[in-house]
Amino acid sequence: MPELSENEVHHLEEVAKRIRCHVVRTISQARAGHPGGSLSEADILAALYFHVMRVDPQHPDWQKRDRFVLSKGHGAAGLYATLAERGYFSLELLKTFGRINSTLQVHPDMHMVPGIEISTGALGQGISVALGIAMAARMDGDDFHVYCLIGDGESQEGQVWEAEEVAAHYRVDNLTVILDYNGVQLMEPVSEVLEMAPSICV
Ligand SMILES: Cc1ncc(C[n+]2csc(CCOP(=O)(O)OP(=O)(O)O)c2C)c(N)n1
Repeated sequence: MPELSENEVHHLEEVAKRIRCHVVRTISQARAGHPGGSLSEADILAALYFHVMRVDPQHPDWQKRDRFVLSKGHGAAGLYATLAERGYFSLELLKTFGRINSTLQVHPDMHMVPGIEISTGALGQGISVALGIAMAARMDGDDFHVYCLIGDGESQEGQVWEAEEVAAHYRVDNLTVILDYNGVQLMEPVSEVLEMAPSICV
C-alpha cells in the first residue's frame, strides 16, 4: 500500500475526530454503550474504512467487498459512527442509538444494519467467525480481505488464542487481526485483571 501524503493523513485524523464526536454524543444521549472502547478504535476504523478497505457503501452486499468484523462488539457506537460517516446510512440515524426499536443497538446486528457483517458482543467469537470467512473465501477463490478488530481485554478469552493458532497453522494470509491495545477493560487496567489470573487458576 503506498505511503500516505501529509494531506491524506490529515484527512484521516479529521475523520477520526468526527467519529469520536459522534461517539460522545450518541453514548451520552442514550446513556448506554461503551465510551472507552468506542473512542479508542476511532483511528483504526477511520484508516480501514477511508483508506485501506475496498468497500461500496451504496452496495453493502457487493460480493467483492473486503469484510470487517468488530470482535469487540461492545464498541458498536464507534463502528456505527464510521459507517454513517462513510455513507452506509444517515448521520441522523445515530441519534437513535440504543433506543427501543432502533436498528442501532448497543451491540451490532448484521440483520438490521447495512455494513455490519457479523452480530457480535460475546467476546472471543468475532475473531473465530472472521477466520471462518477468510478460510471460506480462500476455498471459493474469492480475493477479498478480512479485517477483524479485537480488544486487549477480549484477548483473555481462550477462543481468541485458538482462532489465532488456527490462522497461523493454516497460514490464513487473507485475514488481518488488529488489537486495540488501549490498556483498559471496562473500568480496570488490563494489567490488574491479568494479575488476578493466577489466583483464579488455583
Ligand atoms: C464472553 C464475554 N464475557 C464478558 C463480556 C462483558 N464485557 C463487555 S466489554 C468487556 C471488556 C472488554 O475489554 P476490551 O476487550 O479491552 O475492550 P475495550 O477496552 O477496547 O472496550 C467485558 C468483559 C462479554 N461481552 N463477553
